[in-house]
Amino acid sequence: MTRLTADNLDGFFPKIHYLDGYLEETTGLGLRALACEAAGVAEADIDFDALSVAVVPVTSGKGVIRGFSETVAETIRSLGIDTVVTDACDVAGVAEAVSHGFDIVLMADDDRFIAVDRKRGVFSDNVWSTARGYVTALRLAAGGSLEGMTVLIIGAGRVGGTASTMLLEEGARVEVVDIRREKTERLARNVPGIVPRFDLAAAISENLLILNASPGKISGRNVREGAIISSPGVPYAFDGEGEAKAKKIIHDILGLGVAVMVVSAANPRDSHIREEIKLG
Ligand code: 2YJ
Repeated sequence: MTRLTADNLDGFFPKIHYLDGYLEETTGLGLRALACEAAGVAEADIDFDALSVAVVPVTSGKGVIRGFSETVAETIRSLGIDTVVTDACDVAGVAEAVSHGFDIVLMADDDRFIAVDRKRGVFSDNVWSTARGYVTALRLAAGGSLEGMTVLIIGAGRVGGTASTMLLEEGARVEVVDIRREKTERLARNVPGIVPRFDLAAAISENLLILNASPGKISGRNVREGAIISSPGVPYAFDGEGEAKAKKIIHDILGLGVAVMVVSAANPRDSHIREEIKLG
């Protein structure tokens, strides 16, 4: 999974404060409504005013990413939820969050990024939430249903793999391509029903509905006129030609995944742990 950098966050496109309008334009729902739709909860069932969230900076592995915790916190504040970044990092930060009674605690190392609901002991992770958010955005951008439609997933990693099971559940025909052939083959072994593709350019140029979960660039030459592309992949993948040819490109670096994490952790009607599919 791609590790975010301070530069990615500096160039946060679109800026978090524009994200709401941008999602509304492309999917018909703003960030909070879209996150609720993705988490399967009615907005009215969550008391956003009463919730409190703490984001704990984590120094392990490659360390704290400048701007990461604050960007996460700002995203959650934009949902109307009181949110702080703890003063302390790591275990002391978790102790600070729990002792002050915050409802939900977020923390990320280089491998996992989770939102824990303190009282119920459930959590949602960023891979599941990102896949869920971008599958939902694609469905809405495509008119409300993916039943019987072909969707190409670019990237057979953790988000792409998890999205493939969600898209099959939505009744889509799912094609998957990855520049590493063995990753496509592994996903096809793990998720019966997906159609493996091995020629990236051909797969892109033949599909109108795309979920891009890869860190690679996508040449505008290959993008089909009128394509609808839901793109959690970091960094931003498209050139001017691709942007001009696509009907919609839905992309942000962090916001939608974080919003779905928090809303699904806070969903009073769901006490499941929400995490990525495990690949054998
Ligand atoms: O607390 C910090 O500043 C750092 N420990 C954050 C680490 C961020 N982790 C990543 O970038 C992981 N790859 C997971 C991020 C998922 C975003 N889609």
